[in-house]
Amino acid sequence: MTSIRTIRAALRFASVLTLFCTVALAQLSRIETGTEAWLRYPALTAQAAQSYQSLPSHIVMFGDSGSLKTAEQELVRGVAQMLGETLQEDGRSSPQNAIVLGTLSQLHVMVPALHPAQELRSDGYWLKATKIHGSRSLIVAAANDRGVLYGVFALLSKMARGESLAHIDEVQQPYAPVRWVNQWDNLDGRIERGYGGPSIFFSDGKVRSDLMRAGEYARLLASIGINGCTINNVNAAPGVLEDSFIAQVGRIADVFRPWGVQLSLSVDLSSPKVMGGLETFDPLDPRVGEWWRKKVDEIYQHIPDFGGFVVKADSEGRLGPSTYGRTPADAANVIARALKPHGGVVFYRAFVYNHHLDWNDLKNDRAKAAYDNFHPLDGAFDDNVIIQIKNGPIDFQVREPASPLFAGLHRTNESIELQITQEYTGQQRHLCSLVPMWKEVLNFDMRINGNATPVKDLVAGRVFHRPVGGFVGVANVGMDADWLGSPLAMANLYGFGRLAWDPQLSAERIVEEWTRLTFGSDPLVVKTVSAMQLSSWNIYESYTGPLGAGTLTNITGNHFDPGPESSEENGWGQWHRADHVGIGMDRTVATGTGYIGQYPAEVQKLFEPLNRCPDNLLLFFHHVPYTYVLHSGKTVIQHVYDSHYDGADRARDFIAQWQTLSGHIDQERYSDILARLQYQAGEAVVWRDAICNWIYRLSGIPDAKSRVGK
Ligand code: GCV
Repeated sequence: MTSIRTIRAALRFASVLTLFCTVALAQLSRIETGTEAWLRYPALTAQAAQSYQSLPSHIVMFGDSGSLKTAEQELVRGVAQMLGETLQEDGRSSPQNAIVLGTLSQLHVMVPALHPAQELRSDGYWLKATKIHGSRSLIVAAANDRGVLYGVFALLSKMARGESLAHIDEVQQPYAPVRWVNQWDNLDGRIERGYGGPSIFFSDGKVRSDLMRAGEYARLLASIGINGCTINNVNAAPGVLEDSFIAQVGRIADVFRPWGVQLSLSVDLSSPKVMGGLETFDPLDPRVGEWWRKKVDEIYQHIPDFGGFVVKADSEGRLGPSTYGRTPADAANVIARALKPHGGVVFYRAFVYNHHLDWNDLKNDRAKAAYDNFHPLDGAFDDNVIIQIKNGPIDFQVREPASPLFAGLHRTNESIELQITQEYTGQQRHLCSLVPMWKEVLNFDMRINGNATPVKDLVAGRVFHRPVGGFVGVANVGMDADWLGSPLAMANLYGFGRLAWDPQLSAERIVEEWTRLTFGSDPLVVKTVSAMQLSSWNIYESYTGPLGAGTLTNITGNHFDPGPESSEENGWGQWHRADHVGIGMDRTVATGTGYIGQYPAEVQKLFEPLNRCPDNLLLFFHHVPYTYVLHSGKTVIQHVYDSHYDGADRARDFIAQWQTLSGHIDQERYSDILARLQYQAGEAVVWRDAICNWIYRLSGIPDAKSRVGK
C-alpha cells in the first residue's frame, strides 16, 4: 500500500515538474515559430488578469477517464501560462471554491439543483459561474467526458481573448456528430497536396517512432471540437491493412485518444484481392464480406475506439465496384456491415467521375457525375454509411456552386468535404481565407420542396432526420513548425473546426477569435489581420478566376501557376470552353449539358435564365460572348481585365497593411509573413499578366484602359 502511495506521489511530482518546466520554457524563451498556433496561452497583462482574480483555486473532477485527465491538465497548463498560478488538483470532492469538471449526471449527484437551460447533446458542454453553499464555483459540465475537454478549451479561449467569466452561463452544442479531418498522408511520409513538410504520422513505409507531433495535432483538433481524423491518403495504399501495420497504427490511436479524437483509415476497395489473397474484391462475393469482417474485427482488437473507413473508388484510376458491375451502395454496405457491430462508419466519397471524357462533346460534363452516380442510389445505403460530398461539383476551385447532390439524398447520410489544404487557392503561399467561401456554401439554400433547406442543415442530417452526418475537412498539416507551412493558413484549420462545431458563426467572429488567439488583442493587430483575412478569398479569386470560370491554374501540373490552356483538350473535364468568341460552360437544361436540372426547381430558376444568373458564377453555368454585359454593367472581357488589375493591386496592398503592424507583433512572425506577402504580390502580377494576355490573344478585344497587350 505504502509503495503504491509512494509511486503515485512520485508520478504526481514528476507530472507537476514537467508542467512547470513546459510552462517556464514557453514563457522564458518564447520564440514564435507558430507551433502553438491558437493555443499560445500568453501571460495576461496585470490589467487583463484582474478579471480572473476570483477564479477558484482548486479543481474538482468527477471521474478519471483519459479525456477528463487531459481536460484537467490542459486547464492547469492554460491557467499557469496566462495567470502564473497553479490550480490545485488535490483530489478534493467538494465543489465549493472550485472549478468543477465532470458530466452533468456526475455533477447532479453532488449538486442536484443545477441545470443548464437546454438538454446537453453528445459533446455539448455548459459553462456556469455559480455559488455553491455561498462560495464561488465554476462549472464545466458536459454530456460526456469529451464535452468536458471541449468546455475547458472554450474556457481557456475566453480567458486568452479577455472575456469575463464572472457571470458566465453558456451552453454550446455541436451542430452535427461528424467533425472530422482527412489527412492525405502517404506511408512513405509524403503528403498528397502537402505544403507543410512531411507527414507527422508516417515515414519510410512505417508509423513514425516519435509521435509527439501527432499528439500535439490531436490537441489542436480537440481545441476546436474536431472528433475524428483519417490519417492516410484517400488514394490509399492497401498495405495500411496489413496485420503488422494495424498494430503500428494503434500507436497513433493511443496518442489521439486522450484528446477525444477517433482514428480512421482510408482503404482501397481492392484490398481483399491485392493484399488479402482472395481472387476477387467483388463486394457481393460472400468471401469478400467475410474478409472485411475479419479485418475489421482485427482492427478493433488493436483500436477499440476505431472510427471507420473512408473510401475513394472508381475515381482517378482507383479500382471500385464498377469492376464487377456493382454499385457504390454494394461496396459501401459490405464494409459498413463489418463495422456496424463495433459502431464504426464508412465515408464513401461521391468524388466518382470519368477522367477520360471526350472534350469535343459539348454535352459531356464532369460536374454532373456525383449526382448521376449517387442520386439513383438514395435509400440503398446502410445507416452507418455517409456519402462524403465535395462542396462543389468539380474539385475545390476558387468558386463553385454548391453540389446539387446535397439536395439529392433524402434517405442517405451525407457529409460535406471542405478543403482546408489550399490546393487550388494558393497552396498556403498566398493568403486566402476560406471561411467566407465555406460560409457561402453552407448557407446556400437548396429550397427543397420550396422550403428553407441550407446545405449546413442537409449535411447535419437535420432536414431528413438522418442518424449521422456532418463536416469533413481535408487538411495537410506536416512536420513544419507552423504545421501548414504558413502561420496565416492556420486560420483555415481553425475556421473549419469552428464552422463544423457551429456553422451559424459569422466569418468575422471566427477570424477575429483566431487573430486574438494567434497574435494577441492589440486593437490594430486584430483590425488589420481580420480585415486582411476576410478580404483575401475575394482578392485571390479576382486575380485567378473571376466570374466562376474556375481557378485557371495549371491543372495537369502543379495546380498553382496560371495555366488556362491546360484545362482544355483533355478528358479531365475542368473545361472553361474559352474560344475566339466567348467563354464559359453551357450547363443549362435548354441548350447545355443539363447540369442545372440536377438542382431543385427554385434553384434552377436562379441559374438557368442568363439574365438572372449571378455574375460571380456566370461562366460556370453559361457560355457567353466576351462582349456580354454583366449585371454590373461591364462586359465580360472588361471585367476580366479590371478584376485582375484590381486583384493584383489589392494583393500588393496587403504588404502595406501588414507593415503597419511592425512592432505590434513578434519579429519572427512579422518578418516571415511579410516575406510571404511580398511573394504573393509578385505572383499576383504574374497571374494578372498571364490571364489578361491569354484572353486578349484569344478574343482580340483590347482593354478599355489600355493596360493589356502592350
Ligand atoms: C487525393 C484532386 C486532387 C487529388 C486528390 C483528389 C481527391 O483531384 O488533385 O490530389 O487525390 O482530388 O480528392 O481524391
